[in-house]
Amino acid sequence: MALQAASLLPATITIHKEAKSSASLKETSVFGVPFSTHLKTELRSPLAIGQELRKKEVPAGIIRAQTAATTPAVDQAASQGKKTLRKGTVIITGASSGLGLATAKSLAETGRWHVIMACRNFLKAEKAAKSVGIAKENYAIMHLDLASLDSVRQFADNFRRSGRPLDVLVCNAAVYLPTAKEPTYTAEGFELSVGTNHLGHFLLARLLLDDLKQSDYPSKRLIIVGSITGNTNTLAGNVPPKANLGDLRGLVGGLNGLESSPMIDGGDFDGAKAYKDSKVCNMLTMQELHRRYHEETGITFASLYPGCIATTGLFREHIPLFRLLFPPFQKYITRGYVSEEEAGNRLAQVVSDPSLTKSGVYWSWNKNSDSFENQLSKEASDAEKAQKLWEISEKLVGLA
Ligand code: LMG
Ligand code: NDP
Ligand code: PMR
Repeated sequence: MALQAASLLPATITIHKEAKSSASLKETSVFGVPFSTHLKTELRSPLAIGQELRKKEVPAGIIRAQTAATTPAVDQAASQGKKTLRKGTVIITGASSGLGLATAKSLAETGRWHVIMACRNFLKAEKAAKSVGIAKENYAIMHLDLASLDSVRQFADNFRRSGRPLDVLVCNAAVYLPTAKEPTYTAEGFELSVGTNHLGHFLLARLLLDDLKQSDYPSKRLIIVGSITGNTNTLAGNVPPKANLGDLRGLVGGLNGLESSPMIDGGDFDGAKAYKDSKVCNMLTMQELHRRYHEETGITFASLYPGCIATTGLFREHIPLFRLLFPPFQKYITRGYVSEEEAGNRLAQVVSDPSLTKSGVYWSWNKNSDSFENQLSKEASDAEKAQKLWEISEKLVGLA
């Protein structure tokens, strides 16, 4: 379904709107959108936005020392004496469908990004890239199975060997197993949703942090896709089963379902809860990365809720009736629906918009598609829990 929808996307050049970032941290959101930001909008012509973007693309004095394998971030076009930004390199995990594919398309068609599609199924990824018309010179596919830590390590090695600089990493891939009665496991024996969505990405982010650090790109970023359903300060986050990491006792036990529970909080297996828990882990990890590394490295760490993309492959394991009713429910009742194309443009903004450089932020968008800094739930912004999660995760993936 995702592929069919994506193949209908028009092959037009996307001009990224410069998004406003209006902080409203004190406000409670119900649909993930604080009320006051609903109505705020600012209309500007695409031309004016384009000019602004061009002006901001090459901030003076940010060019850092170049590492051996990389091209300098800014080339001097000798004839005109003008500076142009080199093509950025972005890794997107799970770019073979849904949000990841739409983001790859959105970035690739600007001609300013080389997209590394980090996917577990090479053929599917190749077909997907072709079906949405991503030009050959703007992408490469590299194998990555987040449900295997060996594969994650292999991917990091392979990427390094490619000699490309790393400017932005997008941790996007996920699995959602709402109808599973029994848990399934990753290669290392972690429950599959948390193992893939959190632990696989945790190791990947840690391994590639040094590469990002070495990039001389003006704005290097590490983005982890979050969600409203992991945030219990919203209506969507209150639909049972609710996310709750508890005291992390199941995670301490390794989520293996043998001597410990497959669930982070130590409870009985529930696939929908495991997914929501994994999203809380994603949002906590982004903040912990920010606290530990932003100042030292200048990397922007960010998370986001792209909107409810009710047509993607994420719901492939849900019952057919759900897949039939969910899109109209989100479109006409909650009004939280967003197309894959629009969601892709949103994530592409978080990757490349010169105005979204603030670190430690969980971005959301209002009805007019203006971005704003959203408020995370109490648990998803608990610094103590984030630190504990970090330390346990480090042990599980073999970094400590
Ligand atoms: C669980 O069920 C399953 O048990 C689990 O296995 C897993 O699948 C999980 O999340 C996935 O779901 C959830 C179940 C419980 O929800 C449903 O079954 C409903 C499914 C609905 C989806 C499609 C709906 C289709 C509706 C038909 C509409 C047709 C559309 C046609 C459109 C045409 C228009 C022209 O759900 C419930 O129990 C329901 C109760 C949920 C209530 C949640 C509300 C809690 C409110 C809490 C307070 C809010 C606090 C906000 C905080 C702000 C503080 C100020
Ligand atoms: P899709 O199922 O369409 O995309 C998920 C991607 O993850 C696919 O490319 C899939 O690969 C890949 N993937 C799954 N497991 C692995 C693995 N072990 N190794 C490598 N890649 C893997 O779902 P979405 O596009 O909807 O989801 C993308 C992100 O958006 C997720 O993080 C999700 O939590 C988030 N999100 C989605 C929302 C929505 O409404 N859809 C709302 C909020 C957040 P393959 O194609 O091979 O299956
Ligand atoms: Mg939810 C009120 C707004 C709203 C929004 C924005 C979402 C997003 N959902 C909302 C409301 C409701 N949902 C309500 C009132 C119900 C009960 C009828 C409801 C139900 C529901 C189900 C059963 N919603 C779901 C499911 C799923 O299986 C999805 C899920 O939880 O996946 C983990 C889901 C979602 N609702 C969303 C979003 C974005 C999802 C997709 C999951 C995600 O990636 O977070």
